[in-house]
Amino acid sequence: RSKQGFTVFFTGFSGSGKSTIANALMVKLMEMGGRPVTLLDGDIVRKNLSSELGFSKEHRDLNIRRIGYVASEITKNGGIAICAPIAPYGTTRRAVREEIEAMGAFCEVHVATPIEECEARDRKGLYKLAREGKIKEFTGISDPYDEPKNPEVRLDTTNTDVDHCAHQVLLKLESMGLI
Ligand code: GGZ
Repeated sequence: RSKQGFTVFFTGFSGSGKSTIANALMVKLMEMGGRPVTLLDGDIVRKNLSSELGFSKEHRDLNIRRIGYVASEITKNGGIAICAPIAPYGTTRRAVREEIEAMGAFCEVHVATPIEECEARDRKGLYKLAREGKIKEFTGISDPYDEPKNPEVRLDTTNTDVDHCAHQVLLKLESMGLI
């Protein structure tokens, strides 16, 4: 019997390393073969699925519910979905978890790189703009982020490289019996 579908759901600040780890994980899972792997990255979803949405709580929640719906369909059909939005609200993350667990398995990965580290890196210059008030409602600066309480995996990219982080997720998926 072929294995059930599942979703790996990354959450964390802008610049925490979600996309980079998600991409590395996708490559590893694809190399293993077997099931199709779909990456629903934050900026790709924003461009193609949620282009009309902003960053109010209502719009963020709608964005996350759309990602959750697509991931639940992929999971239902036996595939692997990797999601990598900020997903700042705990209630919304829990709703998505429930929706997906009805179809298969769910693995939440908290990329817990501290906001100080994300801001110090400021790879896209967004934190500077947020500090200057040129971007409003910026997560961690002027907008909330609910820390996940019981994620399946917690990572911090401050002192750990991408490949090692992606490997930690693979080990978890293995221990969950998913790969
Ligand atoms: C947070 C923002 C904001 C605000 C633009 N707050 O590093 P990035 O640039 O590429 O990732 C961030 C992305 C966040 O979109 P998500 O869809 O992941 O957010 S959510 O899950 O809350 O719906 C950042 C950019 O968009 N960005 N304005 N105000 N991030």
